Amino acid sequence: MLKRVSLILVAMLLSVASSARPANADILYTGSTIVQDFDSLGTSTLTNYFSATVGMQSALPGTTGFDGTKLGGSGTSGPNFFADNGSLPTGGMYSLGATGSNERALGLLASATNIMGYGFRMVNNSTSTVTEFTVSFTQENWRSSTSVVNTMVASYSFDQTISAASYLTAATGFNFVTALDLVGPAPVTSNGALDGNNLSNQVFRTFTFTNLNWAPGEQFFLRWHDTNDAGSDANLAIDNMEISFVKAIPEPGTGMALALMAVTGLIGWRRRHV
Ligand SMILES: [Ca+2]
Ligand SMILES: [Ca+2]
Ligand SMILES: [Ca+2]
Repeated sequence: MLKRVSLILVAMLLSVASSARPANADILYTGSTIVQDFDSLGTSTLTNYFSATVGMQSALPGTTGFDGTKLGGSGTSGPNFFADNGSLPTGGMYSLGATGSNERALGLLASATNIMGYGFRMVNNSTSTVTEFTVSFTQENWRSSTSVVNTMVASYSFDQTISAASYLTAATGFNFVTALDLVGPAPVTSNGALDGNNLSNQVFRTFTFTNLNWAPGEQFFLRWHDTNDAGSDANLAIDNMEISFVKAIPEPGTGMALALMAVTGLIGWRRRHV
């Protein structure tokens, strides 16, 4: 009886320990195109949403699969998840959109205090091997920079040993994919908010991963890292991400082989009987 009680206690403690950090939900590929419009990120700032500890990941609100973390900076309190329209100059991660509007995009602005990164883990939850997929999104510029063009660097991994709990800061196993970098507008003397929903402040980005052998159950990671640049930094965002897939053509199965034999046999019979 005592043994059973202690087992129950251990199970309860384990469940408490595992629920301490927001769960890392994955984007699941089940055979269809995946879309993310970020319109559920919210319109209110979430104070100290992220951990002050570099590399401690938090699931982003209102998204499936997206996580964020602090990459660096001198700040000792947990960074906010800001809701803003590009007016704020503060380093952190942002739900960007017109004030009060539910049409949002996911942005980053780095400072000496907080440098952030975000990304997602995607798992092939289908029964097919994927040979090719395309990641596309709209880059939205919500705030300009003063000294240099700001870039948010994209990197990806098909490494099956990368941990879902620490992929945003993994030092090895990732490759750069410059086509998916967010490259900001030319610097201006006095920077400020931009309307990221205006076409003049948008860039379409797309990249196709080819010659893949992405099998059922395998993982894929894509992440963006911000940098604290000289001068005042830009706030650049992703909106309307889409991932579309090409599946492997299956080997002719037994049914197909039998059908081919039947057709061949029929042609042979016709030849012999015409
Ligand atoms: Ca949106
Ligand atoms: Ca938008
Ligand atoms: Ca920057």
